[in-house]
Amino acid sequence: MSPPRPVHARAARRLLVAQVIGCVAASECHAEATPTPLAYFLHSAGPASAPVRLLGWGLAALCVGVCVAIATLLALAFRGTREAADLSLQNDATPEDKEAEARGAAAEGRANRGNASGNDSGTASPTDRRANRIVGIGTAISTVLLFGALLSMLRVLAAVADPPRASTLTVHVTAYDWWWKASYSTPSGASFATANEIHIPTGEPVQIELESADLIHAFWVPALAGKTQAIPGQVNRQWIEADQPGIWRGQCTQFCGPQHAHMALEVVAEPPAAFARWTGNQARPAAAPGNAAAQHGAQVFMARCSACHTVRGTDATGAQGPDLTHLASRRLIAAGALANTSANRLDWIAHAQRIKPGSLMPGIVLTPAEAGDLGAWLDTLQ
Ligand code: HEC
Ligand SMILES: [Cu+2]
Repeated sequence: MSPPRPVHARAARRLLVAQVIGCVAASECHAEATPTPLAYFLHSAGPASAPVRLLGWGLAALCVGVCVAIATLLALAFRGTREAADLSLQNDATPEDKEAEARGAAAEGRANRGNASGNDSGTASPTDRRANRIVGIGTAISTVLLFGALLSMLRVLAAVADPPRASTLTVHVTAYDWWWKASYSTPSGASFATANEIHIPTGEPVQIELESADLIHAFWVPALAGKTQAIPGQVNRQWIEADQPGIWRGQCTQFCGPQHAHMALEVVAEPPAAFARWTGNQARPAAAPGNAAAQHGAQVFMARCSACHTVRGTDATGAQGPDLTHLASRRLIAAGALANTSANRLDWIAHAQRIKPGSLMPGIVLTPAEAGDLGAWLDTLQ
């Protein structure tokens, strides 16, 4: 239909292959967020996802094996039919032969009575008998394989249902159109919220309590655990755990509107000491503006942004958008749509509707002076 399409498809395929190969060869995927959508088939980063990955490979191998077996049997069957046809053309059976065959078939019919095969076995020829036996053996093999698959699925379900030991940390995650709020109450008593970036300590099972503020979303960080739906008015739980430090990308996997694809998040796993430093910093309120420009920027923020955004330590307590108290400490903004640089922050503020059309943040028109000062203040929200 449209000529450029195969080219796109080929380019996309080449890119995917290159990414997968690069990922496998350089095992440096964990320095950056996992880049390929299929990377979870190659890497699992913790005990809540490893059994799922092994099950995935096992079922894939089983499916490939079944396809190969069926193709082989079909090929043999076609050859057999052709040979039988050739034979019956050459060989006209004598009446005695036919009589013997009928006697054999009748005996077979008696033996088979009560058999669930449903075949008209009263007239079964030796060929039919052979076919029945093959079907029986095939059914038995399939039953054993499917039962094995069922057992391993139940085992994986049981293994990932609960963490091996009780979680010491719970992160309350609320899904919004089209971003994620992560609220922490740490054992040390700190409590704060951040957006689209969930930090966890390595080697610790972390409980995720999932809720939705609007409609049904689904939380999925493939390298760390399976998917769980976020449903309004209901708290769903799952757990994640990372074996080593790293950054893993997650994605909303329940279609939730036009910006569903731009509803990503990252899980940053760090050693317990670094995690404690991070929570210590996040729990602090925003620092007071240090100079005149930042001070003016904070005023612009109170006038234009505070209805929707909270910055702890200021009068801004809006709850419609992400908490921006430590905005500049995050890697990405707008649920993964942009890298978090000073320039991108200003671009987002002016052109939110171009970057994420339909997003619940309007593009905001500022004079160059206002934008510059607001940017200077946002830079201080480390
Ligand atoms: C009508 C409510 C509303 C107003 C007003 C508003 N925002 Fe937002 N803002 C949002 C929402 C909702 C999001 C999340 C959008 C998304 O990711 O889909 C957001 C996202 C952001 C983000 C990205 C945060 C992150 O971590 O992803 C920044 C930065 C931001 N807003 C800054 C501002 C600034 C600065 C102003 C004022 C000039 C402002 N916003 C005004 C609702 C608002
Ligand atoms: Cu969603």
